[in-house]
Amino acid sequence: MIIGVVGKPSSGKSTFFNAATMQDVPMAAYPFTTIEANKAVGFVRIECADKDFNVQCNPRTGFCHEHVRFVPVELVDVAGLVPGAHEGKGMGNQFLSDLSRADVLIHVIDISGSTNEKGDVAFDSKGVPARDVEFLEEEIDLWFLGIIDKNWRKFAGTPFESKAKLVTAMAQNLSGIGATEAHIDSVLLELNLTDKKPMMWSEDEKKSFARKFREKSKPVVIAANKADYPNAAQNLEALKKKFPSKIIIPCSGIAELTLKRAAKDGSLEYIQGNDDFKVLKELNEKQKQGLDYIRKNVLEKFKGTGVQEVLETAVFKLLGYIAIFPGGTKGLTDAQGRTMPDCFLLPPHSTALDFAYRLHTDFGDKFIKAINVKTRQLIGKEHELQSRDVVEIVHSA
Ligand SMILES: Nc1nc2c(ncn2[C@@H]2O[C@H](COP(=O)(O)OP(=O)(O)OP(=O)(O)O)[C@@H](O)[C@H]2O)c(=O)[nH]1
Ligand SMILES: [Mg+2]
Repeated sequence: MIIGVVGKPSSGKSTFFNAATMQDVPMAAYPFTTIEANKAVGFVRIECADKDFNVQCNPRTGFCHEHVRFVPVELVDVAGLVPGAHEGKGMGNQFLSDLSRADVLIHVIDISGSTNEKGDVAFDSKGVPARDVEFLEEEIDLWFLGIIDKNWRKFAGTPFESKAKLVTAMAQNLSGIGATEAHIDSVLLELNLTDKKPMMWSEDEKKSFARKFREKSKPVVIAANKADYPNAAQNLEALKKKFPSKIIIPCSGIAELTLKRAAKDGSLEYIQGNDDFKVLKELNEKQKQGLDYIRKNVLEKFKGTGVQEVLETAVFKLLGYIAIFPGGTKGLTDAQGRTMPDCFLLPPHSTALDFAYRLHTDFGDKFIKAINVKTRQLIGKEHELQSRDVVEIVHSA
């Protein structure tokens, strides 16, 4: 699973990315600081299954704090997007293709309204947050429409014997932008296009197809960033009113980054996602003021910096992913002495067999049965797993 971090220039994408992944990619108050995409790993929280066995896990990746497990997820930070990007404006199409593999998008907007649509500082840019929300989705829709149009002739003229064949052909042609048969199927159904030959589709139907397909294949959570600005709360309320159906979460990438860096150097105790921190070292006056500001204007106001909430909304709410722990009825410790070292994030409705394949192709090919380690019950191939299940796969040699 890949999470794409997108938005106009200077909205704070790289700051959000650094805060989530503890990387050090350049961040600056001028547009197009980022050109090449950056990739790194961040973490989402899950109530650890070690608790159910009264043990303490030793994660191979990520960490566990008081039975809250931090599970790795991949993030990609791309260049800023400007209106007309699908036609090559700004950094053009390159970064659009950097996003093609993303399963979900975090749209970072500047809720303070202190930058215009090109990312230049403009403190009078009233109403910009609303425009920011709309233009990005339109840009992606137009990009998709272009790709769909280009691929159109490959399947538009072909007579398909059945709907299933059409769905397969469309998914194959659009796999470059992350299409699956399930996406295509549900889009055709919702738009009532199931029985209409692609050749007969109108331009409007193609556009609607592009939009619905984008909504399905790249769901968006809006990170209303720079929420530390004094006017942020007011802009946030206005935005929520204007877009009642969108998921908009206030956040401050810079606050999260500051807290995490201070925690890393031992000045503070701060657990990502929490709404407060503890000072551990003597701080100078400037540091104290900075941290007080963050506490009052971000943590207290928004119950945290929002970075963790945005990530988890993307993974669990939008994508509906579940966390599965490999385990054994004979023990939870691996050959290296690590207890419950792994936790996998799987798409919703994943079965025991899907999990076996995720562990190893051989486990899938030679699958005999699976065991729910918590209940000791046998589970079959097609059994749908629940989040926090601990599963043993039994396979032939
Ligand atoms: N006040 C405040 N400033 C922020 C926040 N996040 C980022 N910034 C500032 O916004 C400016 C742009 O940040 P970047 O992270 O470089 O933005 P970007 O979206 O990656 O920009 P491009 O790569 O140029 O598209 C920098 O000066 C950051 O310090 C935040 O939460 N609060
Ligand atoms: Mg950047």
